[in-house]
Amino acid sequence: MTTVDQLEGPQKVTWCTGCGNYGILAALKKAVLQLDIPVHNLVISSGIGCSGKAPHYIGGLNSFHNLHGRPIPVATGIHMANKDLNVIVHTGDGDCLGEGLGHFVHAARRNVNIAVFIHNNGVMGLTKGQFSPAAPRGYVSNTSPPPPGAPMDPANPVALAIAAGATYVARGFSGDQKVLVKLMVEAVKHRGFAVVDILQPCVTWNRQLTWKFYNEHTYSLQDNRHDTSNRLSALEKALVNEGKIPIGVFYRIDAPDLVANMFLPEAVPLKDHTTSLKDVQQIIDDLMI
Ligand SMILES: Cc1ncc(C[n+]2csc(CCOP(=O)(O)OP(=O)(O)O)c2C)c(N)n1
Ligand code: SF4
Ligand SMILES: [Mg+2]
Repeated sequence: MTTVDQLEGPQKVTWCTGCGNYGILAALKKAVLQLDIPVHNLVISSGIGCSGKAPHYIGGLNSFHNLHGRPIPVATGIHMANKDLNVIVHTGDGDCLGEGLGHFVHAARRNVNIAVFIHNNGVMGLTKGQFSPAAPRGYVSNTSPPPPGAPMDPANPVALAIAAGATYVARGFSGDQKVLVKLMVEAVKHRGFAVVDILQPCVTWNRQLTWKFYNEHTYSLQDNRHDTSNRLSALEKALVNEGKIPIGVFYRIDAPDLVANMFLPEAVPLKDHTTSLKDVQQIIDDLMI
């Protein structure tokens, strides 16, 4: 059984005091303790940003802190090579919805069996608060000076995920641990592409999306009898802006995941394949004109 001590991270945390990332890390640790999965079978893949540092601050499991915008393809590769592993992506809103958006949409369409946790603070935190694809209209920064501030509406990861084909789509808030832990556990257990958009105040740069704002403007979908199997209704909940932000599960269905529809040599997982350099050379030679 996994213990709290095992999850103690190897590095000193460098996030700003009061940052919403602390709530995400705390929820992740609680979720890992609740999941009945040996920690060595859990892998985190993260991109670049304050969010991308999450795996440095949790111990026991495997992790790969990779390139900006690329944690989803890396996670897909890990999953395809060894299906015994449960792969979790920690990505920022800039990482996932900017540079990595194509990967996000196609992994959802393919229903890759991984869980994606988006640290959504509406800014590029690490690089000093530039407006991100999820920044609210009017957000003021060095790259979006007033007037008008950020001159367009933010990308909506929940609506994008539902439209693209994800089979588990939820939104959490780093200030609501009880719900966030539940969503993380469900996302990891779900077979297929699972997304949790996590509202996460960046206290240093984003003065619009604050703790106070989220505490006053969020409500529970599940307390409002939402039918999670209805895709259109899920999309409507994701798109309609009534001045309040829904938290909870928008959409959840069972559908064949990517590997269910592919021919893979079950007897010998990719991780156990041996590669003969001679054979590789032969393939290259055959391709040469
Ligand atoms: C290929 C590449 N492009 C751009 C950058 C610069 N860069 C580093 S982090 C970052 C933005 C991170 O924003 P976000 O994903 O929202 O993470 P946060 O810091 O807010 O958690 C950018 C643009 C980079 N490191 N690599
Ligand atoms: S810059 Fe923002 S997101 Fe990054 S650690 Fe500080 S408060 Fe958190
Ligand atoms: Mg961000």
